[in-house]
Amino acid sequence: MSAVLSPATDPAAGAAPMTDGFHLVIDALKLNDITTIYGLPGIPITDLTRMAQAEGLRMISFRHEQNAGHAAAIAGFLNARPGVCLTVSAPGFLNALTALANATTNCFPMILISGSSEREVVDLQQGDYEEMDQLAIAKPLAKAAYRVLHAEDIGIGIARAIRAAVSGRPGGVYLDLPAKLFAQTMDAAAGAASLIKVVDPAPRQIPAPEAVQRALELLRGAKKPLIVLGKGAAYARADDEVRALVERTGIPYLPMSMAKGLLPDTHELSAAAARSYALPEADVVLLVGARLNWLLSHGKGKTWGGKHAKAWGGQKFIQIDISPTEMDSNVRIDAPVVGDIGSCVTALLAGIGSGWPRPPAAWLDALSERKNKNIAKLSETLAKDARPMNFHGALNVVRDIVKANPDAMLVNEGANALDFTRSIVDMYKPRKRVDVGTWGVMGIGMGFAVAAAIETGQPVIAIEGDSAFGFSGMEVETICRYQLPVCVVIFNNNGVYRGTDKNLGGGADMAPTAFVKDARYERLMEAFGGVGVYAATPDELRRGMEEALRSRRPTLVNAIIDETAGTESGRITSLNPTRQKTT
Ligand code: OXT
Ligand code: ADP
Ligand code: MG
Repeated sequence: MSAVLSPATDPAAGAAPMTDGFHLVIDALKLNDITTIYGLPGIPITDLTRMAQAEGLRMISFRHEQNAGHAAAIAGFLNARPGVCLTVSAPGFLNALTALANATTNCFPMILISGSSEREVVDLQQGDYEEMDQLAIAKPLAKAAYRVLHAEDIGIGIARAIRAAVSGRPGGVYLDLPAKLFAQTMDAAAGAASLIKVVDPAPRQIPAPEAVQRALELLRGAKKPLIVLGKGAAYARADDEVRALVERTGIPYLPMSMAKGLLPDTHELSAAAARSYALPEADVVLLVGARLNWLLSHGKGKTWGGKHAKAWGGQKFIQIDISPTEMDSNVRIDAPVVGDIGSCVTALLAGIGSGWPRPPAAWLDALSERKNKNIAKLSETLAKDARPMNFHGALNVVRDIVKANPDAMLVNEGANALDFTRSIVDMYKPRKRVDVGTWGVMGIGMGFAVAAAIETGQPVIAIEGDSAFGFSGMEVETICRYQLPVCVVIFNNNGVYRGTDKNLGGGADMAPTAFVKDARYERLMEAFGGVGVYAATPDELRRGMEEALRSRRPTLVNAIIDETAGTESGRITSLNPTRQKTT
C-alpha cells in the first residue's frame, strides 16, 4: 500500500499517514494483479500515469487512444483478466470508445478508465474543459458502466468493474473517474481497508445434468456430426478438454478464425478445408463458444442444411455458451448447454467415456475427400511463383515462417489480406491468432501487436492490408519506443481491396479505394529507428521476416502485392448492398 504524506499529516508530528485518489486507484489495480495500463496521458490523468509508473505498474503510452483501447481488449482476451485502458476526458474517451464497443461485441474483458469533468459543471452544462456526460455515452456500448465520486469508493468501483468485465460473458466496462476524485485524501489505513481483492471474479458455471444428457443423446444419434469451435473456446482456456472432446468422439471440427490453433490446423479431424461442404451436410452441429451470427450465416440459408430439411427435419444444434440468452438467437437450439466451456465440456466428456462410437465412415470419408482436394488445389496455387508477387506468393512465405515459429503471435487485418491469411496460414497453438473479430473492424492492428508482444513476450507477426495498417500506423513509433519484437508485414496493393479502381466520373481525384502508388511504408519504421524492408519478391519477404524474428527488432516489411490481385471486400463480397438488390 503506497501512501502520500502531506506536510500537515507528517507522522512525525503525530498525524496519521494519508493517501489520495491517485494512489487508491493504483493500489486497487495492483491488488487485483493488474500489472499493465495501456493509455495516453493528459488532463486530468497525467499524474496518474506518472504515479502508476513510479509504483511499479507498466504504463504503455500510445499515440491514439483507440489503439490503447484495442491493446487493453486483446490483453484481456489473452489473459482472461481485464485489460485496462486509461484516457483523458471527452475526446480521449471518445477515441477509445470504438475499442470499448468492439471489446463488448467480441466478449473481450476490458476496463476503460477515463478522467472526466466535475458532475456539478457537466450536469448544468456550464462548459467545462472537455465537458461531456461520458457515463451516459458509454452505457450502451459497454457491458457495464460505473462512476466513482468518493475516494473511499474506489476499491468498490474497481472491484465491480473487474467482476463485470470477466464474469459470465466477458465484455467492456467503463469506469468514470472525475478529476476531483484523484486529489481527495483519506486516512491511509482506512484507504487500504477500503480496497477489495476480488475473490473468484469469473466463477465456474456448471451446466445442468439434464442439459448435458440432452446434448449427449442428440450427438449419439448423429450420422454427420460437426463441432464448431469459436473464440469463446479459445478464451475459456479449456484446451485439453476441447481436444479430448474432438479426439474421443472422432467428430470433425471447424475452427472460427480466432479458434484456429486450439487444435493444430493440421489435425486430421480439422474440416476447415472442407468448410463449404461440412456446414450444409452436417446433421448435428455442436457449437462451442461460437455464435450463430453473420460469420456463420446465422445458421440458415444455403451455407447450412436447408436443402436437407425434408430428409432429416433440418439440422439440429447443440450450443455450449455461458450466456443463456444466446440460445435461439438465430435458429432453434435443440440442446442448449449453458455454462462455462471448461465445465460443460468436462461434463460431456464424463458422459462420453472411452467407448464412444466413431462417426460413420461415409461422413468422415466424404469430408476427407473434399478436404484433400482443396488442400491439393491450394498447394498447387501456392507453388506458383507469380510476378508481380500476389497474396498466395507472399502467404506461402508467411505460412512457412509461422510453421517454423509456432509460438509467435499472429495479428491479422485487411480484406483480402485477412481472408487469404486465415485460410492459408496454419496455426499450431491456442490463442496465437488475433484479428478483426466479430465486427470485421479495421484498426486493431498495431494495438493488438503491442499488447500481444507485451503480454506474451513472444515475437509478433502482423499481416496487414495497406488500408488496414493506416488506421493505427502511427503506433510504429510506440513499437520502436518500447523496442517490441513486432514484425509488421504490409500487403501493399495500393488500396482498399486493390489499387486499380478508377474515378467513375473521370475527374482528377483518385477512386475512393485507391491510394498513392508504390508508397514506401517501410520508411515509417526507419523514421523511429526500426528496420524497414522493401520486398518485391517472396525471397525478399522471407529474408526480411526471418531476420526480424531472429533479431527481435521492430521491423516493417513493405510487401509489394500485385495491385490487381484483390477482390472487392475479399470473401464477403455478397454483403455489399449492390449484390443484395431485392427488387
Ligand atoms: O470450402 P470452400 O471451397 O468454400 O473453401 C474455403 C475453405 O474450405 C478453404 N480452406 C482451405 N483450403 C485449403 N487448405 C486449408 N488449410 C484451408 N482452410 C480453409 O478456403 C476457403 C475459405 O475458407 P474460410 O476462410 O474458412 O471460409 P469463408 O467461406 O471465407 O468463411 C466465411 C467467413 C464469413 C467466416 C469468413 O469469410 C470470415 O471470417 N470473414 C471475415 C471477413 C471480415 O471480417 N472482413 C473484414 C471487413 S471487410 C470491410 O469491411 C473492410 N473495410 C471497411 C471498414 C472496416 N471494416 N472497418 C472500419 C473501421 N472502417 C472501414 C476496409 C476499409 S476491409 C477494409 C480495408 C481493405 O483493404 P486492405 O488494403 O486493408 O486489404 P486488401 O483487401 O488486402 O487490399
Ligand atoms: P466466433 O466469432 O469465434 O464465432 P463469438 O465471439 O461469436 O466467436 O462467440 C463467442 C461466444 O463464446 C460468446 O457467445 C460468449 O458468450 C461465449 N463465451 C465466452 N467465454 C466463454 C466461456 N468461458 N464459457 C462459455 N462460453 C463463453
Ligand atoms: Mg490493400
